[in-house]
Amino acid sequence: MRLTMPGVEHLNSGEILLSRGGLVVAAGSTLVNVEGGVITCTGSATFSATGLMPNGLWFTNRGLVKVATPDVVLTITNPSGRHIQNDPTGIFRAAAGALVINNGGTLHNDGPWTVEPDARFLILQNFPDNYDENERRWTSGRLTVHGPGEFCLPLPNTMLTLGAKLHCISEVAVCTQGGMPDPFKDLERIEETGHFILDDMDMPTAGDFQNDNVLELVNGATMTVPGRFRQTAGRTNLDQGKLAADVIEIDSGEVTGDGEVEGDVLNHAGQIEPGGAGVPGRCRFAQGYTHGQAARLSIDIGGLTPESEHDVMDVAGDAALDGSLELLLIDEFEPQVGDTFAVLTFGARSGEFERVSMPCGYEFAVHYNANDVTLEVTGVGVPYPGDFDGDCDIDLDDYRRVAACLAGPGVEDPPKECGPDDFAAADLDADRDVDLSDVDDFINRFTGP
Ligand SMILES: [Ca+2]
Ligand SMILES: [Ca+2]
Ligand SMILES: [Ca+2]
Repeated sequence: MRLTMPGVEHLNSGEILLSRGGLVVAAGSTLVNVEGGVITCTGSATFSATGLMPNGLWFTNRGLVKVATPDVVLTITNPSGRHIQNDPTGIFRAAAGALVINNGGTLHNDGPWTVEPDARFLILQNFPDNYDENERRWTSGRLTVHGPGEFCLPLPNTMLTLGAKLHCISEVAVCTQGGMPDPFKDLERIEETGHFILDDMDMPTAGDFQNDNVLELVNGATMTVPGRFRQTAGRTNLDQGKLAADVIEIDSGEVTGDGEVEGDVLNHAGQIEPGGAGVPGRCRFAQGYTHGQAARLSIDIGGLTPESEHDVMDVAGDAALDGSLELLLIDEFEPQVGDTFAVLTFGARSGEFERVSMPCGYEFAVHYNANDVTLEVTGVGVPYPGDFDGDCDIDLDDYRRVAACLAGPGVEDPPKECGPDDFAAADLDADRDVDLSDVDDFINRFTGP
């Protein structure tokens, strides 16, 4: 079937079904606007623009263009000088078969592309025009690739950085067109809006790698960086995944999940969250680990069993400690005096945590043993100075109780609106009065609600 479109064509609703050998030719100054309908391809077909219309937009998608049948190829040919525009609401979906953009013009993509298992998505010739070759980044839109399909971007010999969401599951086939042996080999940076998920597949990078937002290595995925991995912000989530690099520098952000990090780690000001926040788990550091002055280790404690009930961090090599250790109780666990938790193991150690923050009402001793740090509960029901109402904060509600007890220097009897227990509690510097120096002390402790 050959359908020739001589003018501006809009598909506002309904469906164009392209079966075997279908060919839609957009002649002359034709513009195809998929405004809301569905173009479904059940037999190999081609959308093709002919005629000369320099700089003309010829295909706009705000609806759904999909290929859903194995062995079917839908080709959208885009002559030089023509533009394909996929708006934010436009979806290109390869559920089976192949979706091919044979692109001689430009392709601007702001919407999602999805490639299901065994389907193929190929952009031949030019890269989308919101891939900036000079800045080397893909700026918007979202691409989800479910393997073992094929995703092929004929990248020029430049590095790729990502400002969009790219989800790669399982084995994305090697792309041979355009001379790129591996479509992700040259990914060098995840920008502040980027989100890259590597799921059940391995990815070596060509050189150094930088994460500014979200990197997820999940279900046995491994990213191998032959150089320096640096995280400036955001999160690296290792959910049964592995990050390997010569050096790993965490400037900021979080490293979370149950995974493995191989390489020397310099944690300058990042937060380590084994298992994730509020979830018990174990993370492994296969070599050395330096916990810098501004670094934080966050340990969830929800029971006595390591990994399944409380967080554990294992360092196979040397652990150089400084910075903070934060203890948080989860799952309504109420530890008892004498309970112990080995939360950090190491081959050798230097230094100690500079700051340890304990859950409200509890006191822990931190034991630095030969090969681990073990926490021991030494107090429960421990008062939290300044927290008069016992809600584990020091806020304006507490301040009202201090203010009612303010009687001035040297006055050892409480004013009549202030009970003796409150008076004793408000005497934060323990010199038997409640005066401005106690208020100063209170303000220094203020946490807010
Ligand atoms: Ca945790
Ligand atoms: Ca309070
Ligand atoms: Ca006092």
